[in-house]
Order: sequence, then structure tokens, then C-alpha cells
Amino acid sequence: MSSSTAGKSIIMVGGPNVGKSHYTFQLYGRLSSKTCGLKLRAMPNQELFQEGLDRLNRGLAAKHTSTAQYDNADLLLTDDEGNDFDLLWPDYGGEQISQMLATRGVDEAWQSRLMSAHGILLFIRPDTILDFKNIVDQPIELELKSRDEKKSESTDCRLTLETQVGLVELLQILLFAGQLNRVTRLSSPKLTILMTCWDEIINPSGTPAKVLQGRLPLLHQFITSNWREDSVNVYGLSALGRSLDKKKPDPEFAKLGPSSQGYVVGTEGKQTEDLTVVLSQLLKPSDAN
Ligand SMILES: Nc1nc2c(ncn2[C@@H]2O[C@H](COP(=O)(O)OP(=O)(O)O)[C@@H](O)[C@H]2O)c(=O)[nH]1
Ligand SMILES: [Mg+2]
Repeated sequence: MSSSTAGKSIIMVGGPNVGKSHYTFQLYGRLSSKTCGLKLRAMPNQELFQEGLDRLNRGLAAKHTSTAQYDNADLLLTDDEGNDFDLLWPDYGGEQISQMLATRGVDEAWQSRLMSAHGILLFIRPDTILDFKNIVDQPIELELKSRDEKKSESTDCRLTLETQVGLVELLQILLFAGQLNRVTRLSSPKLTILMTCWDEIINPSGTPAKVLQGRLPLLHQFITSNWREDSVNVYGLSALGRSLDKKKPDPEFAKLGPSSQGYVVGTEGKQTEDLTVVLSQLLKPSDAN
């Protein structure tokens, strides 16, 4: 277990294949080139993130993360006011999370992280949420085929993070494990939703919060009825700004360089290249604190 610090901690949570790695590579790039307000104090496993960034420099998507490799992928940071905080990746591969959903079990390490977390950053890739897809664009045969292909990663649980119910169940498990009182709406830990691969969303209807409400109404309802309004933020995230292939390099992306690509759509709908805004926003005190 990592040594305890006085810094605030933010837990990154998300199932497999939602864009966690590419966001982290880009974040690492921004932090290394000091083009953002946050500073990197330490990063175990740094060379693995450099490898990912090197691939982006060549216009290639990174390879799939092997969970074992990224056992410790925490980022220890300092904000522009000199406050330390830790970005925790307890489950970089997203597999422990799927397992939690299958067994409804949370181990002690997760429990203590949740009990002391200042914020939770939840990665969701809206276009992969099954119950949003319509049967015309996504015939069931296609769905079953893709599930078959992913069999090696799957658990024996029917509830997956690719459904709204699965995401709601996961949040319930996390809240219960962290002994987070829900008599009143929560102000802590703050919750930030990152709707990833935003560039893939066709005709997003308004701000990210509106898109969440329109596309994932059940999840939106659960969040708004359990968190105070000033303790939840919803962002659109396109870590790459476009899709990249693992084998065929994108010369334009390579020419422009990863540092000038990728953006966040803020809560008001404005776009910024600063991928760290989602973190600084989480660290800001809300009205309740
Ligand atoms: N279109 C698009 N694709 C992305 C973006 N970020 C990641 N991807 C793709 O989404 C897939 C999953 O990304 P990855 O970061 O490996 O997900 P992880 O399993 O959550 O770490 C990969 O095929 C990436 O190339 C993005 O900003 N836009
Ligand atoms: Mg990954």
C-alpha cells in the first residue's frame, strides 16, 4: 500500500476500454512539458507512460494495458497553490472494478481509499453503453459477437459497466464500501464524470451534463439524487481529439504532436486543451466545504 500523505486523494474509476490509458498518457505529456497549472511530484512506473506517449508521438494508439504492468500507476501532483494531491489508479486495468460488480465485494484497501477520498473521477464512454444503442444501428448479432470476442476479459456476472444499471450498481457499491452516509445528498467525495471519446459522439446535444441526462437518464437521476449539485461535475473528454489506430500511424497527428491535441468540454460547454481542468475543478472547495 502506498505511504500515507496529507494530500487529498482522487480515485480514478472506470471499466476497461473507456480511454483511461490515453488520458493518462496525455496528462503525463502535459505535466512533463509543464504546460498546465499542475506539477508532477512523482510517478512510479513513469517509463510505461513514456512508452505510451512515444506511440502517440508516432501517431499510433497505445497498446492494450496489461494490468500486471500497471500495478502502481498513481500520479503524485501539486496544484498551482502548492497543495499536494494524489491521483490514485487502484485499478488501472479496470478489471478489479468489473470483479467488484460481479462479487459485490470490496477489499480493505479499496474501502480505506474510499473512506478518505476527496473525489472520484468516473470514466464513462457513452457510445459503448449498451442500453443507449438502438437496435437498428446495433443489431443484436453484432453485440453478441463483440461480447464473444471479449470473453477472456469477462466475469460471470450479467451486470456490466457497459450498462447504466451496472454503473449505478457500481456507484452504490462504492458508496456502501466507503460508508458514505446518504441521509442527505453527498458533498464529499465530490464526483466528476468524464464522458470519454467525446469526438465520437454524433451531435452532442448541449453541455456534457445535458448529454449525460439525455443519453444515460437512469445514471443521471441516480447521481443527482445522491450528490449535491455543487459536488458533481460532468465533462466531455477527448484525450486524442480523434481515433488512432494501433498499426497504421496518423501522419497529421504525429506532425501536430500529442501535446496540441485532445480537449475537454467544460461544464458550460466550452472547449479547452487543458486536460487538467477536471482535476483542478475537483480540488476547488465547493460551497459545502
Ligand atoms: N476517438 C477516440 N478514441 C480514443 C480516445 N481515447 C482513447 N481512444 C481509444 O479508445 C480505446 C480505449 O482506450 P484506452 O485508453 O486503452 O482505454 P482503457 O482500457 O480504459 O485504458 C483505444 O482504442 C483508444 O485508441 C479519444 O479521445 N478519441
Ligand atoms: Mg488501459
